[in-house]
Amino acid sequence: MKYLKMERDGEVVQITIDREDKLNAMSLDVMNEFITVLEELEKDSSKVIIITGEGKKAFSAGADIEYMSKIGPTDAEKYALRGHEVLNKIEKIGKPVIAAINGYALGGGCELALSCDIRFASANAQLGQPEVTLGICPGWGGTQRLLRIVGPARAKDLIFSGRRIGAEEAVSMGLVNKVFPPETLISETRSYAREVAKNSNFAVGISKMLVNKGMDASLETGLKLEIYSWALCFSTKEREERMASFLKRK
Ligand code: DAK
Repeated sequence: MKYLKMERDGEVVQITIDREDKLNAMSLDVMNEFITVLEELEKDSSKVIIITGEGKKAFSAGADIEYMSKIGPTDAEKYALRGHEVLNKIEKIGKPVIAAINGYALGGGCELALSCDIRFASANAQLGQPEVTLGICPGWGGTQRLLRIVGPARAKDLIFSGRRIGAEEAVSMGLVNKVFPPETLISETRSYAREVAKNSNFAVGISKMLVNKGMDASLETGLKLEIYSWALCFSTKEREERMASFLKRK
């Protein structure tokens, strides 16, 4: 790996975009490495994934503008498809993914964070969708995922203005779950991830799927899906053991 670092801390895995000199902008090579890493994490025994950026300045300043300025339509198509593939994989992987937003999360960087399940930010973080300032609309799901997370009025405000918002404003609109001082963002995120990792990964994974599917389904369909998923939990040994251990706790 040239652009991604992977660190394992028990059942928690941290992926760090390692292009600090370019504010962790994501070229096609970065996206290709994401695919390799995510395919490994889909199969291994890790339970929670953290994504962050190297350094104190940026989570990711977005798609690589220098790279985009040089490519033709064939590479642009590859780039577009790869980006969607990465973000869809993050959204669909059967374990929680937490974005630890340690600075700028702009354009594709914000879209990467939007594909994660939970977003923690450092107090100096700046989020935004500045694509319209470059003559393009958000292209890695920004219009769709932002809409679902903060609602249409706030999504339109951010996309039409291209303005950057700080961590506190991001929390107030539900875009970020929690803010931490820059120096404790990673330790707090890891500690939260370890807490989540103590729970049944089957139950957490199936809950992630239910919430995601529920966003696009009718209440009736979502509730039906929940009933069958809940029943499926009764097929696991882990459910049996966890309930038995609760009953024996005294
Ligand atoms: N791409 C490439 N390099 C970048 C970059 C980016 N997005 N952002 C920063 N850099 C590079 C700078 O060029 C500079 O490199 P050197 O000149 O030192 O070699 C280095 O990182 C440090 O940046 P600055 O010198 O600009 O640092 P400042 O502190 O002065 O400013 C900044 C920080 C974040 C305000 C500024 O760098 C900035 O505005 N960056 C651009 C942010 C942005 O507009 N991001 C959105 C990009 S558009 C697609 C789907 C989606 C997308 C693309 C395609 N398809 C479907 C194909 C997504 C589009 C985007 O993300």
